Amino acid sequence: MTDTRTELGIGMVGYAFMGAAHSQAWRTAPAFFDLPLRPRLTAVCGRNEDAAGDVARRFGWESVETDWRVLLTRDDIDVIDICTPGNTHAEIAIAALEAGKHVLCEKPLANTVAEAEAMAAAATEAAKRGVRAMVGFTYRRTPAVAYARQLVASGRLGTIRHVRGQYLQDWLADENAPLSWRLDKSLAGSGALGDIGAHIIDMAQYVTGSSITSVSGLMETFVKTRPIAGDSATLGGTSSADAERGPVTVDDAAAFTARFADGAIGVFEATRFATGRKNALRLEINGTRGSIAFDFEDMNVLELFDATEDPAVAGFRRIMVTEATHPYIAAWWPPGHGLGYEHGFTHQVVDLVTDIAKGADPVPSFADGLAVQRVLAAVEASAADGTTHTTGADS
Ligand code: SOE
Repeated sequence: MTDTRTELGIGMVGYAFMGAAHSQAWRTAPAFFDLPLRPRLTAVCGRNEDAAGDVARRFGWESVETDWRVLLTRDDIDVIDICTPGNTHAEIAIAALEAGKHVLCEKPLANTVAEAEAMAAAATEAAKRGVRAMVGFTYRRTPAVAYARQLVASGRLGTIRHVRGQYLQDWLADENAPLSWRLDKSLAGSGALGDIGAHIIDMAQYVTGSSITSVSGLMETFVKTRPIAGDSATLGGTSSADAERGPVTVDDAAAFTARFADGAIGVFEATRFATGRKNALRLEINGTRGSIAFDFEDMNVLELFDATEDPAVAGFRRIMVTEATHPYIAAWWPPGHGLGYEHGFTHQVVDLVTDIAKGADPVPSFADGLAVQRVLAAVEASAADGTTHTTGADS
């Protein structure tokens, strides 16, 4: 049968780790979800034509460009999907929005608050012309996380008192793990703080529905130089201890306390040195009526404690968030047949395409990305001068 849906041409900039995650999402989303528009993998763009061409062949991108500006001139491209390091986000996103292209931009939104402000302003202007922008905090779209938000919003946890966020990885624990763009401040903006701390900030604000108003932080770079071994999409690895070394210009780890607008207090930690923890993105929230706990290393499970139950039998219970009634699950597998890392990216595509078709502004918006950027900047400023910094969010 002929597919009569209008096509949505996608032009993706960048093709490495995130490029692969996004490519599979554009391919998979229309196969499992009934999308209102039909995404077409029109062009992938990268400065290395061979590498971009290889990704095009593997994922089925129809053409390859080596200059992202060309994507903006093509009439067969409707969406610019930005999967490049943070230092390029503002220029590409603003130009794309001005050219009338919808934009999906990887997180963190930018490397500085000034860039993020310009991007949010461009998105506001673009929205007036029906052009949409979304920032890629994909973990929001893990079914257990989306369900946690529903539970909090329904009042199931009562008044929120504590928010505990951790993002623990260990791919830099080896002091001979090589330098990569993620360790270069001019490209990445910051280290563990912006790369993975940004996720827990977004997730905490999303699940609680409350903004972080002030922070007090510290940051550390444990290993100051690393082997120069050529960049790669892979995290970690090891190099010879004799290799020439270059400076690490970002934080290896960051920790901060926070106040939320609704009166809750938070404790956050982001590190690439938590040996044994591979992708432990954790969130625990304690309220007057109960608690929830999530760990991405067990991503199909949400723990729930109901403080209104008889204490004799009350206890944390493991909810398998794999029922058709849970967010996103109905499109996938039977109960208990869990999802993985890549599904958040697929859900992101589903939500973006749905909003574009409806003419609605998607979330997380560039304004949401800016709010996260302000928290990141406040943590950095606090770590530098040892005082508490406000984020500008309403208290
Ligand atoms: C590296 O720490 C990284 O790939 C992040 O950049 C991603 O946002 C996260 O999903 C996994 O870890």
